[in-house]
Amino acid sequence: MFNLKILAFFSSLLSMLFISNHASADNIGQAVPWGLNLREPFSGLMAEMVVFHNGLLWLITIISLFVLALLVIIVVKFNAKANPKPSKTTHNTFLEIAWTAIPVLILVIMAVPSFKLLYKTDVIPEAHMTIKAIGHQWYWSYEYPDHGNFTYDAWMVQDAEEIEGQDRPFTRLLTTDTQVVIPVGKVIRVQMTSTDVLHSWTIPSLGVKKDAVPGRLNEIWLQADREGIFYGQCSELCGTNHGYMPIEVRAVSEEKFLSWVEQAREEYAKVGEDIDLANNK
Ligand SMILES: [Cu+2]
Repeated sequence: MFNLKILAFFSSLLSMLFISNHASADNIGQAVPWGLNLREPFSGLMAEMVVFHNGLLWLITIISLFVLALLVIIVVKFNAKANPKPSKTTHNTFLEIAWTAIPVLILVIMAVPSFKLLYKTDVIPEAHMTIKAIGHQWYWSYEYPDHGNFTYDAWMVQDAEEIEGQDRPFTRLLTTDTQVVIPVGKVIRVQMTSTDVLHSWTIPSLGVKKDAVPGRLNEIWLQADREGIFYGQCSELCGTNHGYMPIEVRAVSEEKFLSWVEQAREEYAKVGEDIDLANNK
């Protein structure tokens, strides 16, 4: 009876956690006040991670409750008052094999979906396009090699005035002056590297995180299933302004993406191009 009550309490607590995964009204992937659990997924990959995470949460809750129940039984039933003449039993072969084999079995069962998911994040499906993200102390720069090889920097925006008139919200510490624009629904390969120290390119809503390492090219893939804005932050301690080099990804329709590309090719420099700033050429 007692155990059932504890179980009921924890299961109601858990369901509270699950529904408090706030859906953001305007398709913005960011942390919300009082939000618990992982944030709302905007990609199939992240949705699978959330399911896996929630499944494990149930599993560890059941295991913890089981161990707690055993402890409670021992405390109540075998204390000096209730059990003045303790038994002299020392070994029980069956029990010892069971409490070794069962946890191993549980770990093996957990490993199967875990490795599947890990493999899925690691192996890039046929990619529609590639973006290169380069970490700097303390901003990101991007290259679009498949669309004219233009490049631009993305710096954190200090206050709302800087992006006045633009069709997007100002989010403190997360909004950048230029966005990483991607077409919705397409598989995008993101390659990352760094020019100075370790950085990490992270978008929680899309289930993406990978280190940007100087002298090395890492890659990862993402696929936004809805249009929207997804924020991320550098996730590798990289110096004093580590907390001030956010990432803002915007997923738009293919049409809007191509018109953005047109504009970006006009506006931004080509990779490796020598620009004569003095003559503005
Ligand atoms: Cu960094």
